[in-house]
Amino acid sequence: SKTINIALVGNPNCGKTSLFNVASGAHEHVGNYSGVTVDAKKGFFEYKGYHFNICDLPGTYSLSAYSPEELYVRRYLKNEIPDVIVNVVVASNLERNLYLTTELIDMDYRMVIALNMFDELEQSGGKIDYKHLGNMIGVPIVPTVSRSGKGVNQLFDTIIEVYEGRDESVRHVHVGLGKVIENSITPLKDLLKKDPTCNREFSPRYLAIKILEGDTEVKRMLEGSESYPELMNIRNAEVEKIETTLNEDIESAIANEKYGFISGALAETYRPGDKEEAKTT
Ligand code: GDP
Ligand code: MG
Ligand code: K
Repeated sequence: SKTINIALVGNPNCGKTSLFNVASGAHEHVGNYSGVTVDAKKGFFEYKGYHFNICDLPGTYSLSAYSPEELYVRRYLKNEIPDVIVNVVVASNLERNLYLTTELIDMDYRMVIALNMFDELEQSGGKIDYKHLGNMIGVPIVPTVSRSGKGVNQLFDTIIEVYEGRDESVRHVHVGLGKVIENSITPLKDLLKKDPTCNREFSPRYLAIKILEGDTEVKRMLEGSESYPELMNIRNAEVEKIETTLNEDIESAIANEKYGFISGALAETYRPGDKEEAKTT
């Protein structure tokens, strides 16, 4: 049988471990850990003739180099190269959860979104056109309740479709970062593509964005390449241009554009429920 390696990626407390348990039949403790253990749990199971290896990664809000969890997840994705990433998001907290999704999209992974805690969204009267949202971001979205297992078979059916290249909502989409930042990404991306001595484990677009952000680990990955000095010259000039034009620091500028993209996509597809609105105020 074919083997599909999948990794669960998402914010803390979005239901990754519950999904891992219900899928793999493991009996791991579910709950909030006070101390953070940077570790990945692994399990496996058979489904519809496929052998699934599943990895439950630590929760992260982003894939930068700011916390041990972020670095761990990023290194895992780089070294293990899962066949399909399952990005677990909380249905009633998409604005925040989709930030990580934009980074996974930049990285160009094959991916499925588990729209988890769908029960809570429904109970609160929230509504989401998840098919439309999935088409907009080029990633299939499947509602799940990982605590009970509802939707989990549909999730794995979709993983198989994505793995086999049969899902029609999979498209190559860019999370557009606005004209000013896009104009700065282009020369970096072009140079990264041209130089064979540059890192090939991450997509040129992801690397270009991380260079602009000043990501220290990405810088280190590229230090040995022939283009490194030129990349840094371009980077410094472009960051100055962006910060002057947009009047904010580079990291805020990029984050704001990403949140703008998310708000735009959600404005068309998502209406939060009353209870959820009450919860966040
Ligand atoms: P992780 O930090 O991403 O691994 O999240 P966990 O699997 O530990 O889940 C965090 C909390 O959310 C636990 O109390 C789970 O029981 C609960 N939970 C997980 N999935 C769901 C779901 O689909 N619906 C609801 N209502 N609660 C869930
Ligand atoms: Mg967990
Ligand atoms: K909950």
